[in-house]
Formats: sequence, structure tokens, C-alpha cells
Amino acid sequence: MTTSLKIEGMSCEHCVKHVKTALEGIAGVGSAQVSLKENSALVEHGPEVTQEALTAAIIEAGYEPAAL
Ligand SMILES: [Cu+2]
Repeated sequence: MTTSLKIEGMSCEHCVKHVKTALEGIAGVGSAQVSLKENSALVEHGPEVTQEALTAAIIEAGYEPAAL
């Protein structure tokens, strides 16, 4: 499955890496592509991963998920 998310608060490639690491640290997530330019992430994951888990990881990393 893939889920796309909007993320507020990223300002540089370091933020991108931070968010990517946070998302890929969730059990069941295969990979996360994070775009600074688009302020978004495209996450590939198994069916056990909820959108809530993804947004929680973004918040925990210090950024703000926004509704698409
Ligand atoms: Cu940054």
C-alpha cells in the first residue's frame, strides 16, 4: 500500500532525512520518499500500518502532518 502525506515544517535536507528515518522506523513500513520541495511524503507500507501511525511518527520527529 502507499500513503501520501503532507508535512509542514521541513526546511532543509536534514529535516527530510529526519522525517524519512522516522517513517522508515515504523514496523511494516518498507520505504518512505520525502520531498522538501513538495512538503510531502510517499510511504510504502503493509496493511497493518495505519495513517495515524504515520502521522504520529511525523509529530514525534518534530514536524506537522497536514491533511491532503
Ligand atoms: Cu532542516
